[in-house]
Amino acid sequence: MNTGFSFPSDFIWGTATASFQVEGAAREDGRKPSIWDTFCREPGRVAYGHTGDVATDQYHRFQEDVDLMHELGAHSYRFSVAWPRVIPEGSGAINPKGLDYYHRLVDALLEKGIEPAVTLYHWDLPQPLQDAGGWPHRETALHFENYARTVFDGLSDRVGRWITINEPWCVTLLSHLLGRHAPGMQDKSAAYRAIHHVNLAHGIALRVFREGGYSGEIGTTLNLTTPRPATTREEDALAADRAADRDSRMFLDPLLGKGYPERHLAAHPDVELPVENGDMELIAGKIDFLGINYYNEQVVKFDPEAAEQFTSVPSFYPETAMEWPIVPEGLYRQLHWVAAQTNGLPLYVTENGCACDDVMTRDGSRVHDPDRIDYLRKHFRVLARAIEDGVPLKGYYLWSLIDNFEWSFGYTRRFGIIFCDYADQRRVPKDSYYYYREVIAGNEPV
Ligand code: IFM
Repeated sequence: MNTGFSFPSDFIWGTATASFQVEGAAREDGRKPSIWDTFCREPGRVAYGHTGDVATDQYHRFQEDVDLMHELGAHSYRFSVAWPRVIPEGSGAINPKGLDYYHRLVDALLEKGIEPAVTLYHWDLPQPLQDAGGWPHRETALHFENYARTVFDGLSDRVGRWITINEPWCVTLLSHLLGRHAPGMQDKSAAYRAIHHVNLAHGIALRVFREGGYSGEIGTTLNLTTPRPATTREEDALAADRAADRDSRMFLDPLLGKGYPERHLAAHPDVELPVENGDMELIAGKIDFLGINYYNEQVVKFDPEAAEQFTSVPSFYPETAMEWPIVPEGLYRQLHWVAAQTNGLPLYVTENGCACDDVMTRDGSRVHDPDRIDYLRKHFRVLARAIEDGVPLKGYYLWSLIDNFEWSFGYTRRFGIIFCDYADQRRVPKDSYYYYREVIAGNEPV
């Protein structure tokens, strides 16, 4: 069905991946272990003990993936640089061979007219920095400075869009409080120290970028939680608002110069944020855009017993293979929630997509994934509505280009629009790849 809507002619359609999830080549050309290499080897952390050792082998097969992106008509590819490839010990010596890989990838993309959009940090912290204390430790944020400068120096002549940190919520709370991601800690104090240091690392990279006079735009990517109230009752609306304090405002407010949310900190007097003079100014440095990663929406209701008086309730929507409810309207609400606070700041959806239980046809030539197409179509329609409303949305990066290592789920969840046959690394475009190709070609939500 044609909706009669066209996206702006300069709207960016892209796909996204991250280093640890696709590269493989874990011990090649001087790369050293990251916290995820370690975590994968700890019993019970990752499904079936899967590792990132080979992943989708993009390190060796990037040309094939670039060709597939070209055939897709993608305008941009969002990928991340692996810190342990470029500065294997986290600090100290640069590994030119590691950086060379990204030179080759960037050149291959540009050759096909695809803009690189580079994330500096998508979770693969060099293990030596973890051994020295990791994100709860201020030094880690300080080491990010040299790493960021090295990558900017190496690639900024050809990269026009930079993202400092992917999903600080996952880097901090999921990894240091809930223990589900590397380094697998469950320590509240460490988690909040990590929050401040990850925010600080963003601010430091921003300063390096501005002071270095590099060209291009720079921003960051948040996975916000903007819960929907279970009912129209005022107490549920307040509960939903409070539920955004920790998971959204602890990351968004400092970027916007509002500091950390007092209401949340007042409810957690045991928490101390290791803020030093000048930190908040750095964190609030001007960004050129904000990236939003959206997958689902939570529903909450008032709960007088809970510390912050809210509790999550089921949402009763169909779910993806991640058991995440499919709520496109939640993306619409979230874009408006952000736009209302960011005063015309350009926004990108830097990730959106879904995991499905995909299988190849018997002859191995196709993968039919109607559920993913349905998911995407519904999300494209809300993007269109948000733009019509005036939300300054500039682009969309589909997660993911290709099936990959889905963190603690290993290879058991498939997010790609290209199927990866892990037995032989064969790439098979799924039906959703061909659907996305039509959307890009027509620049409309078909
Ligand atoms: O695979 C992840 C990605 O690394 C970060 N955002 C969410 C995706 C799906 O879980």
